[in-house]
Amino acid sequence: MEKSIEQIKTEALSEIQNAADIEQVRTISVRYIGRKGLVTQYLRDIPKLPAKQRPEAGKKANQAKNAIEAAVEDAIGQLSRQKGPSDAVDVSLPGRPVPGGTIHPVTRITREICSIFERMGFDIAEGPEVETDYYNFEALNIPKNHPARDMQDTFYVSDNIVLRTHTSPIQIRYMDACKPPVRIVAPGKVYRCDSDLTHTPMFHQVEGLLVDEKSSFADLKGLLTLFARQMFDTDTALRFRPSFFPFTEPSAEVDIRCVICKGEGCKVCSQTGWLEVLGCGMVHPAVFENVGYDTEKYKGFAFGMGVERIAMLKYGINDLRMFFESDIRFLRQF
Ligand code: 2NL
Repeated sequence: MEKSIEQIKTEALSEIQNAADIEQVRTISVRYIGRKGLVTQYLRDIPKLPAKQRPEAGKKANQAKNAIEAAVEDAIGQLSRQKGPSDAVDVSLPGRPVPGGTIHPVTRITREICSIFERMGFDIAEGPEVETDYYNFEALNIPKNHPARDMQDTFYVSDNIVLRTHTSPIQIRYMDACKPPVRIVAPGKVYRCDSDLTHTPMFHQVEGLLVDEKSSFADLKGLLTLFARQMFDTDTALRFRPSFFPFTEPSAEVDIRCVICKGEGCKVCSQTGWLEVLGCGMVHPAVFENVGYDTEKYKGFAFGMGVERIAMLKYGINDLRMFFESDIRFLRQF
């Protein structure tokens, strides 16, 4: 009987060694150390042996069982690491679907606005979101007691440092660094200490600036008309209403025919038939003086728009909060 357990062990180990795949190893394992396996049977029959032989036989049988167990584990480990033909990747299997992301509508609209102006010869300029009082206000002819500087609207980092409230400081920095002619658009995040249904403390803006020896309000109207028609896919007229900004004179707000009711009057346009899309004007001479441009020689115009607002009008989104909730069902629609 002792000889036979030795033999069983040797055979088992050799079979395991020669197994071609994990399936075979498992079958061999069952045959030897499974519930009705040879070694298991042997162990079960030990009580039938003469008492004197039992300890030695038990010891040998247990050793055999342990050795086979270890060999099985070893072989499975090795076989699962090597790639035999039976384990090769089946390249004809369909891939697992990867849940795809989408471009956020704010990013999409920002790119679309920029690319319309790029096609008309404008460059893109960017700048810091944390600005000095000078670049955000002073250089833009926003005097010390102007309401736009109010603690309520501006996030102050310290006495002289603010989170930019518009992207205009990008353009001041650009003019500081470059001589005219200038043709740039400045996209980016801006911050205002304001939060309710129609205001978020951070939103996105694109501003534009053109400076040249001859540039007129008529050029501004023509440029913005071309822009609005491309952006909103319409050929209707724009409306320029007189307005006020400290950094432009004259200033105007620009409306397009309501894209929802086409001018009939509806809830979106508050029955006016018009939608306000941007603000603009001729650059104030005080701004040019601050950047050292010759106000006798150069004229310029500038404009600014809120990206979320443009996106809401273009896509008919009626709730500003949608942009900031990252709801995948909302984002997948663009
Ligand atoms: C609006 C109106 C505007 C400007 C922005 C500007 C920049 C410089 C000089 C002069 Cl450096 N003006 N920017 C001009 C007019 C309007 O934005 O409603 N934005 C959301």
